[in-house]
Amino acid sequence: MERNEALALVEPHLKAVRFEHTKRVVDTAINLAEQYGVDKQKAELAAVFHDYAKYRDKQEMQRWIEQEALPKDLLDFHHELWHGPVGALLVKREIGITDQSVLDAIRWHTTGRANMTPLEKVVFLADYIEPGRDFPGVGEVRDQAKQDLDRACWMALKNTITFLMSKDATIYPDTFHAYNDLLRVVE
Ligand code: DGI
Ligand code: FE
Ligand code: FE
Repeated sequence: MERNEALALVEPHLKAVRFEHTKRVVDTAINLAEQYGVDKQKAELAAVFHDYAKYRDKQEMQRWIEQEALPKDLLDFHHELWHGPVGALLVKREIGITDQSVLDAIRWHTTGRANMTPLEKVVFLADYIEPGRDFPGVGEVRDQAKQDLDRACWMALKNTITFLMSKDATIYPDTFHAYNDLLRVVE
């Protein structure tokens, strides 16, 4: 699917600010893919649709999780986490994307997971470092992204975990699994 065609399909599902974020994630993901030898077309496609389900209402996402083969424990965690797995499902059903590697990159873009593929890392990291982001510490992650994909993902996970813990928020186990897995790789 051509980039502008894909963007035209996602745009009606997003608010304007989210669509602008999506376009920056696409540019960032393509650059990372180029740098790290990841398929650029897959990175582009996954980035375009990564937030596809961001604005589905909570009840609808809950229904998809209950009805489809998605982990039920998602329902015990913040609904902010649901748009990745539900997005992957809906992008398959509604857009017709069948490439499992692309669907997985969408699925895991928020939480990460252990043993992420390079494509999953590229989309996860692009979402975190796109130029519109201003999380504390994002500058260091951007610098690291020029050197080491694993270390940059690990830093992003560490920042997110630290941030969530500072707010006494729950942390989805796959986020810890991603952090632990990458720590073994980078240390
Ligand atoms: O959808 P975006 O805003 O572009 O980015 P995202 O999909 O990474 O956002 C989801 C937010 O979810 C992120 O800023 C932090 C929050 N969050 C809540 N619980 C968890 C979590 N993020 C992770 N990684 N793990 C959690 O358990
Ligand atoms: Fe997201
Ligand atoms: Fe995003």
